Amino acid sequence: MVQEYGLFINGKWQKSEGKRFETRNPATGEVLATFPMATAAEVNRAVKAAKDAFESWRQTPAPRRGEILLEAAHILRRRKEELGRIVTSEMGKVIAEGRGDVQEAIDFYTYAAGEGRRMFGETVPSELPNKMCMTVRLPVGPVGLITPWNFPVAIPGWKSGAALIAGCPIVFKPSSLTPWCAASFVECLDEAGFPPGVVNMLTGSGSVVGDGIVAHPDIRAVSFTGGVDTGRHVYESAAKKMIKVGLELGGKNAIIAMDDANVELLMDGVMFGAFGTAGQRCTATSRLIVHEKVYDQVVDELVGRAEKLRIGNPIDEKTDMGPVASPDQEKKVLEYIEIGKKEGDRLLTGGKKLTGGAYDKGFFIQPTVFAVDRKKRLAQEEIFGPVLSVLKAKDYEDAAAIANSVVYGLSSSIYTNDLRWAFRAMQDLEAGITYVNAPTIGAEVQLPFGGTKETGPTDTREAGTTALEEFTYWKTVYVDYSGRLQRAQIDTAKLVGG
Ligand code: UN1
Repeated sequence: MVQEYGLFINGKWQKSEGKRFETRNPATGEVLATFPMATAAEVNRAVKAAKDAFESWRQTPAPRRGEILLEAAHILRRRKEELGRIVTSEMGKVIAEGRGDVQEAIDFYTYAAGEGRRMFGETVPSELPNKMCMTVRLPVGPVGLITPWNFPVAIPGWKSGAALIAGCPIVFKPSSLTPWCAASFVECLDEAGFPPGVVNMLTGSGSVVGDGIVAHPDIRAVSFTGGVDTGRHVYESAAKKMIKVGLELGGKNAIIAMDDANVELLMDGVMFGAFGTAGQRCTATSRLIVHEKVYDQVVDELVGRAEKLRIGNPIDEKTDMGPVASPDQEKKVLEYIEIGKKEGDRLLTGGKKLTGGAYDKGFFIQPTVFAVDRKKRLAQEEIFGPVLSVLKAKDYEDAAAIANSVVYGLSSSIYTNDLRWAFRAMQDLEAGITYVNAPTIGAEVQLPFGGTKETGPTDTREAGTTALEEFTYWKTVYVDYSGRLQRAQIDTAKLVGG
């Protein structure tokens, strides 16, 4: 019996008027659950519930909001193994990473709960006597969260954790590839005791649900993670309404390998960065830029290591890499492999869909490595699959120029033992994140996450100390307790003899 889910509106799971769709395991083809395609009327109902809940949620003291977040973190921890397995079954990442996905939400909820007792503003001296000046953060109102399939619990965790601690009720639309992960996450929030209307979840299409949320006049900010084209569309609709928008739109992340790099360490990092999550992370290592002095050695080792990876059902603890998440993903990745071949890139290993036996039921692609010229499409475009482009650089300057020659700017990395190159990379690489002697993936929740250039045109950062920016505005407060009119700039000038 496949479970049939409803929509979560105003604190209750509700039946929908909409048609239903199925979600499937990308490794086995098995149908996992069915979900409704929410209608425009249901979008309005969810936004209304969020709007009605705003007044009392914003007035709930932030430390009290934090207690509910902490309770949610405990529930997620209790259900971690179950949710990790759901992530792996529905999305296809290996089980260790499925558990990690859930852990990232637990970590952020724990962090955000503490933020309820911080949420620091500033107190600043006034230029006039007997006057106090300070800043406070205030929630913008009900917000829309639109999340991708590749981190189906972690990313909803970052976005909802920040919005909820800030005092914003949420209307959350998960990717249609991973609604089961989203629904299981929302069950944990429900059990934690958020008041009705504070958490709402709608499944369905981008055009009805996604657009409906973004365009709704009562939605005051939107946080979106996904592709650049959809991101541009969300950005435009949000601009029409003049609301805040947080965007995280992918990457073409590079590791630079200098001639003094520890090659063993580098190989471990490249395998994890390029083929972890089958390359389906915004932070995935999609380019390896190698100093010419070590290029041949690095390429040799790389091919050997890629060919040893065990590809199979991601629920098996021994599997190194699972399938890609959907038929569309498979089609796109295989198309890029063809583009590489047509453009004359040298295929070093992989390049094929895996077939035969259990492989026939899923979307398995070999770990693939191409030697690529810097101007080629495989050196420039996001692929979002297990395909790594290797490029040769003359020296550090050349490597940094190649690294920066793309439209994206999310993550970056350098392997070197020379302080000069490490510090140069920290300042030169155009990316929201730079790793030294570690791959481009693996961000921790207590630090800001996001990018520049087309990755993050609004330069918002999720997680970390910056997480609240997406969902709050600053208010500056002046309290004059002098008992008379004091004029800034004018009376001040007299005081200082100007
Ligand atoms: C993403 O791919 O959008 O740093 C998020 C990482 C993970 C998060 C990735 N912690 O790879």
